[in-house]
Amino acid sequence: MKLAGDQLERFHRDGFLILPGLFSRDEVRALCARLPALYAEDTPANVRERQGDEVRTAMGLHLRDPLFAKLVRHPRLVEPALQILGQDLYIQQVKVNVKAAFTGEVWQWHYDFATHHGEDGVPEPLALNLHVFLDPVTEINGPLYFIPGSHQHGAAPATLDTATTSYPLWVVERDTVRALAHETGLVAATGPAGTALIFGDLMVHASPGNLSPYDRRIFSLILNPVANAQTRFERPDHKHHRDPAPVRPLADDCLLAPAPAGAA
Ligand SMILES: O=C(O)CCC(=O)C(=O)O
Repeated sequence: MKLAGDQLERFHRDGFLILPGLFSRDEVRALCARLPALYAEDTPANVRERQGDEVRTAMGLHLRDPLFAKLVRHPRLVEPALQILGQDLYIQQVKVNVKAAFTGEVWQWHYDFATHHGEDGVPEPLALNLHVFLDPVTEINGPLYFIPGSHQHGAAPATLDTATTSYPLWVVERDTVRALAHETGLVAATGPAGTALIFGDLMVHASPGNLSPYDRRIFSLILNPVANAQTRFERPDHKHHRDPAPVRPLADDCLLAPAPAGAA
């Protein structure tokens, strides 16, 4: 699947692109059916919220479930990423951010490159974050907030926050957020289940806690150029995968196609 010229233009101008209806209801349903068993696994790749026992983010899913192994190679995600970056990409990170009803906690203001660079020594802010909404995402259940155009301001100063949530993150100062938002305002990335979202490594974003009674699960795949791979290896594999093999897209119907005869 290729992005149209106007979509590419919007991506480069705003720093993010929302693609409503990219995945069908049946595809989303099949993916969601895998989640309870994955959440129940006792693994460090399931990061729990700071308060309570709810899973905040379930990571490394393509290594834990065959359907997610297909999703990370899905042409509707991989081909636009290859089109934007024009070079071989490896699977850097795979997760579902759960943001459960009533309990899902905040993601502070940040851009992903601050963590990719600060923790993993990724040289350049080239990685793309590709999301798929597994629930309807609305203004009230903890959507991502973007500052459109913030990617054009380069890498803002960031500090490592290990206190606010259970997931250490390099976060952006409030004064920087205020100044950037003053220029362009904020956008809440909302849409029905099956909507996809693409944003780059310098896009300043955040999401509020989910006080609503509605779950808000979002799948996230980070693809990074093989030539821009991590140079430090302190974080566990589920936070930055070590395998630099270039990702190759599967067939478009890979999520729902029946398994070949004889396959387990
Ligand atoms: O899932 C969220 O609410 C935030 C996710 C996020 O900030 C990210 O994927 O970088």
